[in-house]
Amino acid sequence: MEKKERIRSKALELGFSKVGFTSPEKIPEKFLIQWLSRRAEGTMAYMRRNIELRLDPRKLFPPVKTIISLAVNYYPGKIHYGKTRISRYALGRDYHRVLKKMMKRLFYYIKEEIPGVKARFFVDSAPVMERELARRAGLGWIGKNTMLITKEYGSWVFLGEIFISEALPPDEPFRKNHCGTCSLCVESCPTGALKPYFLDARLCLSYITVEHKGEVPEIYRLKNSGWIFGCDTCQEVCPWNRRAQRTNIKDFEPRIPPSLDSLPSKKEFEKRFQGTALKRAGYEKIKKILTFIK
Ligand code: B12
Repeated sequence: MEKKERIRSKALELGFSKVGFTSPEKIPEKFLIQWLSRRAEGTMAYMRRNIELRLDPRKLFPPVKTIISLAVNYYPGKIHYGKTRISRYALGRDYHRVLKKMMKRLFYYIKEEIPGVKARFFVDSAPVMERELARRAGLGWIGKNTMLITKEYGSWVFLGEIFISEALPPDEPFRKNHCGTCSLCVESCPTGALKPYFLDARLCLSYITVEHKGEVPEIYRLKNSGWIFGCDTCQEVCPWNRRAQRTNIKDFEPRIPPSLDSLPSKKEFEKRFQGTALKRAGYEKIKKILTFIK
């Protein structure tokens, strides 16, 4: 087996659901620039910083010759929601921690496989266009809901990347788009935040309930659909998610109830949500949002 295939099998053995290889060419700037020019990032000021690095992986990590794109299925199975809803990605252990742990293992394997290799790994927080890199590495296509959609797991996957200094042959990019004429995601978005392939974060419930800084925007009160942390509507309606398979990563099994109808004390919150994305967002955020739930 060649080096690349040995790395791929190791990644699958470690629990990654899909693995692809791509070269570190620049990312077409059109989408990001258009998104920023419409101020769609709202208060996520970090999206305006390091634009050059985001669009050019070589500027982020000059020795990079190959990018390994990794996807992990986190679908937790059928969820029965009460009055309020916490999105599926936040029900298990904080994915940043889980993916970092998995990627570290793969990273050690790669170091053994390629002595002297220089490598860095990223998940979510670095200036990396993770969805486009995943598409280029052949993992899936970018759907109208702006999600990276895989044929096997739908869009219920987290993404991460390992940048390495070794040149390995790239995989075939995913060129086909399987959304066709369907636009259920766009039609179902509770706040009208979605247009095909474009998301105005300022209106998106995921942004409002997790990322937004400052007072809760008016739209949340007007269009409240029960989502109090994240929003899964544009994924729930996607036909590619109908055949989703339950994750086999233990850390992604729900460790908190999917609904939270009253605010616990700060101490209780910290204890109950230890290690989850809710804890990462902080007590004050959830407190603010819950005041809008009647
Ligand atoms: C900022 C951010 C958000 C913002 C803005 C989301 C957005 N659509 O831009 C908010 C807070 C709203 C958000 C919400 C969510 N997020 Co988020 N988020 C990010 C982050 C940090 C950056 C995304 C970004 O660069 N946005 C700017 C736009 C321009 O880029 P884009 O996301 O790639 O989206 C564009 C493409 O789809 C583009 N497009 C279409 N065709 C093409 C072709 C090319 C060449 C390019 C470049 C782009 C492109 O159109 C979109 C423009 O609107 C990434 C992590 C990362 N570093 O990439 C996670 C990430 C995208 N988020 C993720 C998740 C899980 C979510 C939520 C599902 C969480 C939830 N349940 O609430 C929702 C989904 C909402 C949605 N429909 O996007 C995952 C997505 C995994 C996947 N399968 O796609 C990521 C990759 C994190 C991770 N490491 O797993 N997120």
